[in-house]
Amino acid sequence: NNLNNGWRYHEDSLYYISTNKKNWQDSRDFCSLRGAQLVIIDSIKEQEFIRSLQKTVWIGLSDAETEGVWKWVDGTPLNQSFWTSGEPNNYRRRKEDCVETKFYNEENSWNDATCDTENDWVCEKKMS
Ligand code: 2F8
Ligand code: CA
Repeated sequence: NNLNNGWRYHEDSLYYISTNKKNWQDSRDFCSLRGAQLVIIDSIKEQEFIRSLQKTVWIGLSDAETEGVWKWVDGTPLNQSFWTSGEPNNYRRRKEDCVETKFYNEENSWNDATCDTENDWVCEKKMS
């Protein structure tokens, strides 16, 4: 619906769904250079929308500033979360400070991953 250079409207936001991969910071920069942000998931509906893309994508959540304190790229703290069971885990004591949504067959799809991992990403521009 309304496909335009990869941007599309859904509910009250305009989203960009990438067709290539970048690390978390480069994905974040891509979005901000276009007046958007890495997607901030703040409802089950939005979580479902992101899962419906059926691929693993970066979202705008990290604990790079303070380990264990998850914050959205707009500065707001994490309220409702959709971690896969066992996550976040800093897997094998690696520094996993950035969050991806894995395309698992379950609603809870978030995983903390190393920020230099290359993933697709989703930008969001709120319209309301
Ligand atoms: O088993 C969960 C585990 O899977 C991967 O590590 C094997 C993920 N690593 C990356 O995506 C880089 C871990 O983050 C994840 O916890
Ligand atoms: Ca992890």
